[in-house]
Amino acid sequence: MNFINVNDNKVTEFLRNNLDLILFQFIMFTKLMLYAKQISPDYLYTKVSQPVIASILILTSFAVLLKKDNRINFLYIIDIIISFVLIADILYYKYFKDITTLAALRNIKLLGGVSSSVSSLLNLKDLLYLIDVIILIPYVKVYKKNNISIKVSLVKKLSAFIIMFLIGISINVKSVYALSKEQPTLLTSMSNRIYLTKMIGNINFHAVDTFNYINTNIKNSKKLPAERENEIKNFLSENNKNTGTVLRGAAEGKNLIVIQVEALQQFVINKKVNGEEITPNLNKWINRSLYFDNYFYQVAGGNTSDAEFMTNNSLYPAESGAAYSSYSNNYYNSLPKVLKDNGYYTAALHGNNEGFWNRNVMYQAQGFDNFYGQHSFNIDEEIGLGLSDKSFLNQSLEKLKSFKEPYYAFLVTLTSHHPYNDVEKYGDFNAAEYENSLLGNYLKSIHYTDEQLGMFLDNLEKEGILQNSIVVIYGDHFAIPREQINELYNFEKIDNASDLTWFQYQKVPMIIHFPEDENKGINHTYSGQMDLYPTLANLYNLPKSYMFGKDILNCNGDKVLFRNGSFTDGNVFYISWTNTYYDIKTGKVIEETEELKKKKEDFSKELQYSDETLNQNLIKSFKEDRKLTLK
Ligand code: GP9
Ligand code: MN
Repeated sequence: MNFINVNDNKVTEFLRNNLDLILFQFIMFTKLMLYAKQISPDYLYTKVSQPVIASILILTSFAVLLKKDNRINFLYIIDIIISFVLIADILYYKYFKDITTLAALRNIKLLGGVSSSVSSLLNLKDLLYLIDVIILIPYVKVYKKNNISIKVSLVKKLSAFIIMFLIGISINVKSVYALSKEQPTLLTSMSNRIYLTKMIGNINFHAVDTFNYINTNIKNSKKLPAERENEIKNFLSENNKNTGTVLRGAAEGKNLIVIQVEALQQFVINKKVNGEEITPNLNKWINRSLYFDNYFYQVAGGNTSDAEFMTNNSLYPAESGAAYSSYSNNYYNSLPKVLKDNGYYTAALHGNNEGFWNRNVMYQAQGFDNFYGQHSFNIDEEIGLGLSDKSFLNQSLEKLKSFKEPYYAFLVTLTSHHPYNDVEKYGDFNAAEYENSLLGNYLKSIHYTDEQLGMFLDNLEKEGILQNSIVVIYGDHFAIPREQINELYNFEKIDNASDLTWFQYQKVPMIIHFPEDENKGINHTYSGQMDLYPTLANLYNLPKSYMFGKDILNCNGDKVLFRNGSFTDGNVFYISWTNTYYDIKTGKVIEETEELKKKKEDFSKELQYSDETLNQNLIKSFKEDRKLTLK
């Protein structure tokens, strides 16, 4: 800032000498707010304008440290960079309905198929972001030429820098803190990039993304010592030894249809409200299937995408953030890839925008032949986050009928998504005394989704598809968040609940339906989402490699290990955040025994192995080593 004492009009002098800064701030604010409107027409500006102003202040604060000519060049170059970033973001948003990240750009090769359609979306209006860059060229030259270079003391420059920088940072800290309270994992998982950008603005979004990207790469860059790699390799080969042949190859050659149901929590199964079943269709199909009634979700910061990741890879979720975001460049030995190697056509189907959870990149990285996302469906009915389960499942059925057999179809539903507030569209389930509560709205939404699942399964049967297919259905994670768990305890008539009580409710139903309703029954093994891939590998007689889970049908013991280090062996539950053990039968706290201590240490090491496998992309190197040894 050039503060100079002039008798005549100080303001004019100040404006004249700081026109570059003022113009830059005005232009940047206009562009960034225009962009905010483009990615969310319905969004109020009050919130995002603060972090937008903060990010511009921070950029400008660096400019005031420079000599005038350099300052003008610096601001002009920043303007050009941000304009191109906004155009790139707009294009990416137009196609993927999402925001570009460094990881997505790094995977741009995986998006090869759509780059032409993305660029075809460019229109003149988008180039408006560059209009000032072009118009200002002559003015910048004239401004620099007529510029009276005034000596500004370093102290004044530094104080201007410190004031602007601190104001900018404090506004940003306030916005980021508020967001971290509202959605604790969003800043690391970046699951909902649009929402994140709406809340902190485009520049801050890319700053957060850059930080996460660098942080992940620093973790990945540290090479593991060879003996540690061997330790992990030996653990995996031991863990993937076949320990039985129950139903080995029973599904060989059959289609595989896996349906991941949004927020299907186990407490609704075989339950009624005022005599009406909450999930009559699932209850019916459970009686026709092999039902796992001690099956836990094991998601962490990646939420839904963690459920997908574990199901298709049997690798634990990332220690922070989402594997779908942080490790989309890794090599995976995933279920779709192995089935494809065995002649299967593989497809993922989900009615939301392709970029959500970085699915457009991660489904390719996991080897799916095709991903049928929002653009592949006729969005003829929307409930909650997007395409209704009814329309999604009806349209998906038509797609399945066209798939070359044998195929693996991985479907992810959407309607029954928290906070379940599209109540009038869920149909007429009477939630009785739970009406107008989160739990009551959830019951309505899951009753709706159950109805659509029932219709879908009945249609599969009518079309003769069930005759030659294995159908797996499971829930992705909790429906009632911990902060509202008392609504669930009230529904279940539970008093003085403990951490054990809470954990026992973190089950999701998992059913495997065989043709002719074969192998039906209830399996009580304590298991989780990490175990589905090894279990299917046994049914389809696929090689088991690099999996951290177990084949539930042929395992020598119950085990569920959670990302936060908590675990159960079917008799005891260990709660990591209180370092407490509970006896499941009595519900009482018990002392740590040597055996339990060893389990805790072994499991903690197992989580480290999984983290190192992801950070070092070890499956790729193990696979290459194996090729070498097989030669
Ligand atoms: C988004 C849907 C929900 O496409 O899968 O994800 P969630 O918010 O449950 O992780
Ligand atoms: Mn979900």
